[in-house]
Amino acid sequence: MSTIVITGASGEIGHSLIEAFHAIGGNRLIALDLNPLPDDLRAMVDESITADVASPAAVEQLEKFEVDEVYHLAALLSTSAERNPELAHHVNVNGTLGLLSMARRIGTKRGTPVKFLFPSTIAVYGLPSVDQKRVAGAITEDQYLQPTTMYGINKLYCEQVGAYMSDRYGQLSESAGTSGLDFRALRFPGLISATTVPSGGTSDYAPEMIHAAAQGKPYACFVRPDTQIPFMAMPDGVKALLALAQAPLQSLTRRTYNIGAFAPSAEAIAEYVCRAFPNAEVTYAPHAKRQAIVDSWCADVNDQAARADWGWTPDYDMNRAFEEYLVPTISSVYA
Ligand code: AKB
Repeated sequence: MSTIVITGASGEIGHSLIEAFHAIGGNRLIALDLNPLPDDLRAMVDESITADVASPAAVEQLEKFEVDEVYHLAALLSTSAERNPELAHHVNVNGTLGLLSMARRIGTKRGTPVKFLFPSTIAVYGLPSVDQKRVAGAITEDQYLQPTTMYGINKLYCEQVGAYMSDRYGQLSESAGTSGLDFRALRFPGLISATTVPSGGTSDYAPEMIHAAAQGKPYACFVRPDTQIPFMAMPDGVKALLALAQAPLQSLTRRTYNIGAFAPSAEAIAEYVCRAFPNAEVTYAPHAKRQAIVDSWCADVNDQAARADWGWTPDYDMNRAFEEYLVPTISSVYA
């Protein structure tokens, strides 16, 4: 039995990850969130802590457990972070540093590293122009790392701090090289869940469009029809987190991986939505600042490293995501 900490537990990924762990069974789940968990999630975890992830009190409560794995999902996403950059830095950076240090202390004391799974993002990329984005196509992990948002900057920095604390922590000290931490990060594309609606992100136009159509509501999309970024169905996001956690450390050639599934334009998403929900009404009302954020993100990702190192392959392309996951599940949610 492993003791698993999930922060940001009632967020979109948290919801699906807790359901997945509950279905697998046999682990002790410790959930942490700023707000009390909804009853359905509360029933699936062993402990539920309500605390600010960046507070010493949160770390103190978590450190009482013999933690084996941390899934640190709590974060302010790109749109929320631009509305309150200092708060974003506090939650996204200080919150992560506190948990990394805690995990390292627990792992060092025990003599086996704590695995730390970190959802990073395509927001770490900063393409200089829409033309350059079109030419660049699917980019690798090491290209265009000039994020334009507080969220992207926070995530890129935390990827590097996580790798540092795993591989080179206190490199001039006696204990250098005896790290108790095994940090692994995934750069998620926009995630689309059939059961929850995101808030505070800038890739939110895709899930918002689908959920609005399923409820018979009109939707004004806040980006241009030609806007392209990568997306993924939520079950694949959870599958990727679990697969990266399971991968033998010696097979990993890097600590941060791109993962891709499909990369449609907003117009292509609208076409799928209108086919699935013939009464859907989608119009376009681009928001200049949110548009600029999405324009700076890559059109697609090259995920060859994840495929080669730990066998990443998505179950859902866009057709299958709509036909077998999104449309049937969302329709039943709003039935
Ligand atoms: C956001 O829009 O901020 C997130 C992301 C792409 O990381 N969904």
